Amino acid sequence: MRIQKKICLVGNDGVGKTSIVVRFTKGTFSNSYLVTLGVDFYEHTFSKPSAKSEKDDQLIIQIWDLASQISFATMRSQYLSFSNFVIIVVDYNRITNEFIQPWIDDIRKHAGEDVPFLIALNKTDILEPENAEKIVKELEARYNMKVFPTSAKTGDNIREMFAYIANSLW
Ligand SMILES: Nc1nc2c(ncn2[C@@H]2O[C@H](COP(=O)(O)OP(=O)(O)O)[C@@H](O)[C@H]2O)c(=O)[nH]1
Ligand SMILES: [Mg+2]
Repeated sequence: MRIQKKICLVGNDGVGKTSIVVRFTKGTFSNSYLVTLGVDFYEHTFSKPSAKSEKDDQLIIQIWDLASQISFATMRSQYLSFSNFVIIVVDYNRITNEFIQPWIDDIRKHAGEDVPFLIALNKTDILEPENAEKIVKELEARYNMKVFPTSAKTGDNIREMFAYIANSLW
């Protein structure tokens, strides 16, 4: 069995969307800032033993890294409308509602009411990582959604987050 699913990453400029996907698909990290124009595509394949055949089942996820600029709003809304899961990336060092709620509204409007999403609370390696657990719990309660504290720099929790998403998409 081969299934293909699409995942979109959204979030304000500079929160680490590109870094998260590059860490996950290539295993690398760069301190330099690479501006995403429009959309970048990445792919990753998950495999697990099949119940019915000798061949492993495969889940191919296409990851769309969407630019946050207003000028790409139309393009973003089209990609969102085709997505099966959305990751909202938020910078752990500057958490405010305006970095979260507009993205939830955008997803609801363009991806539809049923498309699942979660928050990647990224850059936990910078300030007070020891408080992350408490902040994650607060955000989960406030927005009623799953929150993964991540670091694209150290790689912390990146694989776990994509594995969680893959599990929900099989
Ligand atoms: N310390 C730290 N820096 C990060 C992390 N993720 C991204 N960055 C840096 O933040 C900046 C913006 O990252 P980028 O992936 O281009 O953000 P995007 O605009 O959301 O795609 C770059 O300088 C990255 O090196 C992280 O987890 N920890
Ligand atoms: Mg980017």
